Amino acid sequence: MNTIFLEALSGKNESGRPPLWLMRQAGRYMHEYRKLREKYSFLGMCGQPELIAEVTELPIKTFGFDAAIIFSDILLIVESFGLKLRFEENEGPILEPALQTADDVKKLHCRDLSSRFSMVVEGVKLLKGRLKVPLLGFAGAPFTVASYMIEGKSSRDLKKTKAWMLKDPESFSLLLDKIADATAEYLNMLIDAGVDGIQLFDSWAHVLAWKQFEEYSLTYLKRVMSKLKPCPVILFCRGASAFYEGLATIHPQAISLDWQCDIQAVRKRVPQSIALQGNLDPDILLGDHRLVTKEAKILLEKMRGSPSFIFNLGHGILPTTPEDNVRALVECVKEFT
Ligand code: 1CP
Repeated sequence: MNTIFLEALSGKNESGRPPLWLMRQAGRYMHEYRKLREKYSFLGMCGQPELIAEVTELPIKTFGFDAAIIFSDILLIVESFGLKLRFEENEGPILEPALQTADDVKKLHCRDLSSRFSMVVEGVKLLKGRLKVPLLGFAGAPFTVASYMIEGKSSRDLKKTKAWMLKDPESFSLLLDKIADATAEYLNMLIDAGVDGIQLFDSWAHVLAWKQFEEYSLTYLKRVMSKLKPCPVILFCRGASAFYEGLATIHPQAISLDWQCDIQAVRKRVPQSIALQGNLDPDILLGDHRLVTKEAKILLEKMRGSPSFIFNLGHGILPTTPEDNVRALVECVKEFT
């Protein structure tokens, strides 16, 4: 069993190199994944334990990452609230009906979490018998999931979400409460099934102002965490470069940083008991091998000797990333001494 990732999470990695995994590591940049997608729809794949396990393992077998993340999506949970979810080829997710009024929020009830997510639980159980690396479960943070429920699709600016938040904070907070409670219940199912850690994705938190972040992101990350059974939690937040001190106050096991900050400077300001994950610019992996290796080495040198550093990108790997660049990155990190 390769436990270097868990050691770094608990601040005890003495192996001389950091563990490495990449957000969105099982996905469209992989040839093998695209081949599977010719046969199955994305949601179809998310519904079958054997496929969930197979896709989760793909990047581990192909590249040798030090941690796996269960193949699923942060948006599946909206179906438990009665919204219909589909993915359109060039548009991304469509959620219907999008929430429009305070009354829509009042009427929302989360139903049948355990039957709806039994396939993910089965996938985790299959993987626990097969993987030689730790397995992460994940969910969207309440603010990010709420934004998709209100926008009804991917949005670059979240104008509807912010307008609602500013005009009717009461119903907006009620929505966040409901999502937080469902999220904690779902994650506890994964913890019971045996995941080794949980990552919460607040992918849209960077649209929030300082005070809004505390009120509408942090409060609900905390609410989810307070309801979880014992398990290490990694908080990923786009905007963490600005918000990391706030994130540290709710004591996650690790904070995952975007690429807008100097991780070395952040390390000095976050308590040593909290691991740091990140923060290579995902665009670097679109360059050539020389660039990938050069930039990876800069980050490795910055964090040399840190027992609590996890090498990752500042956000998910881009679908256009060449697989050879991922190979070069893994080799560079694994050979670092
Ligand atoms: O067409 C396809 O094959 C589907 C592409 C795809 C995949 C592979 C989507 C659609 N989701 C996923 C899986 C997924 N999503 C994983 C597991 C795979 C892995 O990491 O190995 C994870 C962790 C996610 C998380 C996720 N989904 C986030 C948070 C992370 C981030 O990138 O910020 C978000 C925002 C989503 C929503 C989502 N899922 C898929 C799309 C196209 C979108 C919308 C993204 C957007 O609004 O820009």
